Amino acid sequence: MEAVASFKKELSSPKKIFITTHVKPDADALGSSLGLANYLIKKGHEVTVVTPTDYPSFLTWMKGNDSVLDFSREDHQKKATQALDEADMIFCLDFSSLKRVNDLGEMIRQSDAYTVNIDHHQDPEDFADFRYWSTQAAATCELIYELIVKIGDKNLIDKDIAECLYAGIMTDTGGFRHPNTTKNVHLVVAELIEIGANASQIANWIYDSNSVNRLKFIGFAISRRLVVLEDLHTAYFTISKKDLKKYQSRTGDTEGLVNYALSLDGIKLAALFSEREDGIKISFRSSSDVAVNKFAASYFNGGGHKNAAGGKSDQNLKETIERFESLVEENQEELFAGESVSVE
Ligand SMILES: [Mn+2]
Repeated sequence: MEAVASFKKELSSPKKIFITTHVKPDADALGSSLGLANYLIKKGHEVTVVTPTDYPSFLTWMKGNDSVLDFSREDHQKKATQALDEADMIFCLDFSSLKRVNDLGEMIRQSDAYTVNIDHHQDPEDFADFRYWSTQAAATCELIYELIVKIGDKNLIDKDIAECLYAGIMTDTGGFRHPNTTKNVHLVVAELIEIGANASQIANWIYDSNSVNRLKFIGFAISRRLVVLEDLHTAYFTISKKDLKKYQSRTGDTEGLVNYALSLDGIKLAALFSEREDGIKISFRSSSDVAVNKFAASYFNGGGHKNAAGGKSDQNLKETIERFESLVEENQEELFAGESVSVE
């Protein structure tokens, strides 16, 4: 592959490298960033990882976490900007549009640095000099692993790097349960475990780190904020600002909540509407044949993967829900066409 060869050549002499990922990084975003960063540092490069916002505390075990700069923090901005200005190379990981990194997006667009986009989301924007992209990949971490192997540096993947990459693959496949859990996913994680990734420890760090508040919040959401539209094979949560405040919600606390709605028997489409400072944030999940990313892109200014997507709305919570319900009803034939469910 010629593109990989020229990319490899870019890395053949020490470079100043800037790595960033999408807002509110998840395990794949942070794991791919720190997995790649640790590898590039081993190769002799100077690396700065900058996230556009903060991220959940259950990810802070990853090696290199302590050096990550959060661009939304005033005390980190100057250092992050300087790193971007001085960068020879910029890596954009786990996102396909520069809109996904807030103010950093325009700065990256203006930069003359060699820009690399490694990602598995739909419809990538054309902003990179080198793009390593596949929607067939379950996680960006899977692509990072593949790329390092293609470069011929598999021997540089150590336990710390393997654990960063394992975390992203584990969470982006929903703990190896989503339809993107392919044979290749299992082959890659088998290699990562062989290298030293501790699978049960990582699952423990990520999934078993609830605070009492968070567990009570989930209980509250399920008992009071879940709406099931059985006839439409749809279930959703609505979480207001007040709810979030009452349970002292922290970054990451609503993560995974939407999956409880999808776990219901007969439910093919699930959503979580949560009221934030800048509007209603929406997470969509769907069963294998329902393309929720198209729905998110058409009606809620969003996108993502076929079975896991995001969106937003500038209307209030009530208006957003009403619109959502009528859109599902109007589009039910198309939405559920691939599923063996009855649609009148
Ligand atoms: Mn991802």
